[in-house]
Amino acid sequence: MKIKHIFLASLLSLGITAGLRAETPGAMTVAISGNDTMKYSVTKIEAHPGQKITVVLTNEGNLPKETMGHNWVLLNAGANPVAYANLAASAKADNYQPKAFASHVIASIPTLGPKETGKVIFTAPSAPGSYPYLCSFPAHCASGMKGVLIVK
Ligand SMILES: [Cu+2]
Repeated sequence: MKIKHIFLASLLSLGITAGLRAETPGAMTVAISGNDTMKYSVTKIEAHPGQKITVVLTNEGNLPKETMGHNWVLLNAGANPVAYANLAASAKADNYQPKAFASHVIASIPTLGPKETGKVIFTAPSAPGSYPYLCSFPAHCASGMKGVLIVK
């Protein structure tokens, strides 16, 4: 009997959640980790236009920040992540976030050392599309440390 009640309560709360989502998309938290293999644990995020998104990045690696730091940079839909990464490689003084490309950055998390966590809260773009993100630490994007935010 008790189990049945819990089941019904779950169904009810699911219904309520779905109802709310139809009017205003709920906030979403995405936890991403990176490690010494230069890969993100999440390479695709799907969101609604205007949805509030919190990205939490954790560097789970062991190597020093100077040689294996990780960050998270979300770019405009039209921006080229490879071009960004190339410029970033010589922008160490700017935390690998080249100023010349600043207008293409929607949101970012600074470079993290081992076992550090950083987060950013932002609003998904209102225009549907594919927004690339990358780790701009030298050579990491080319090694596959990148992903895409799909707004639809
Ligand atoms: Cu990285």
